[in-house]
Amino acid sequence: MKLTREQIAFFKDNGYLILKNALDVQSCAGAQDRMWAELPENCRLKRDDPATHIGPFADDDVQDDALHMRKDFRWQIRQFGTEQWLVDLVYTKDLIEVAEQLLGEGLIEPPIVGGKPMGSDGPAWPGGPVDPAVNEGVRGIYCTLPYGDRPREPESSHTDGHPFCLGIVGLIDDVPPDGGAFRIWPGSHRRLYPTCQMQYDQPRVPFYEHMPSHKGIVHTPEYLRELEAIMSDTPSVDCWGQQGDVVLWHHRLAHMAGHNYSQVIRQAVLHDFNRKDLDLLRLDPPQQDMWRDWSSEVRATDTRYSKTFAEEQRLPAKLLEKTA
Ligand SMILES: O=C(O)CCC(=O)C(=O)O
Ligand SMILES: [Fe+2]
Repeated sequence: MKLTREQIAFFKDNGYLILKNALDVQSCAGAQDRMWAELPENCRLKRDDPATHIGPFADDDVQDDALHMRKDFRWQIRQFGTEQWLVDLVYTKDLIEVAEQLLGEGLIEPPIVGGKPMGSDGPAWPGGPVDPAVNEGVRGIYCTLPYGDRPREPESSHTDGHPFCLGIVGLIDDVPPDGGAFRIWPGSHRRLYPTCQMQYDQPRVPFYEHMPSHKGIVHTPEYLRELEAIMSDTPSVDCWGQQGDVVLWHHRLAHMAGHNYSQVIRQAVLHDFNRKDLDLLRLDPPQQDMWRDWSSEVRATDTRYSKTFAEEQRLPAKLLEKTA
């Protein structure tokens, strides 16, 4: 699969790109089977009874394990991350081609089948998010249960704390609008990239229970100010879609796991495509040219695209004004 000039232009400008039908739907269905088979026999959640799909997880069904987490409205299975079948779902000829087109031919680090999945070292601190320090494969299958009658909540966003180059979120089942799909803030990658101390990392410090303000990660005041500005001046995009659709995203793009106001469980596979030399690249601070580590094709592409194309990508009306 080759991206068009316009797709690359849109990705550069907005930090995301929705690709329809980019995963094999048969394999997506297979991934769902594997996912459901992981639930204990006596779990309240039953695949063939949609009434049980509404969150949160019942107390008895909660599992606080970074490799297979069920808690509140989130169900995240990371233990599959280095199994052949899940690697095969996303590390496909098509998506490798796309990743190579964006990051450079022959430069993509392959996942290690049988390696250590993300979550192998548990949470980053007791009760904290999963420690991303280990990940030799796919991030995992991430689900969000429907919120039921939980009141509507404001959006919040973040960028990820671990170094990676190009993220993908692939839908392994249909996700309706407002159904908990990946939600992104277009253009935020261009505004946040220069505010970080390091090009790819977010500096981590110990988490102290009695001094919680840093929450294990240090952000610059510029980053925090810019993220707040983005949240108030930029409308977000809900990356809902059909089974097999994929969204590509830049590593500094502000995003969140969307709130799920639908009746169905949001089911997605998350993966990072990284350059083999990321460990060298990450030593550098943000560069004058934020596309330095991307392919020469990406670097040479200007950011013109049509209004029709931007609309297909669901770019909010407010951001459409400047397109040709
Ligand atoms: O589940 C999602 O859609 C996003 C999750 C996320 O942002 C993350 O794990 O960093
Ligand atoms: Fe994230």
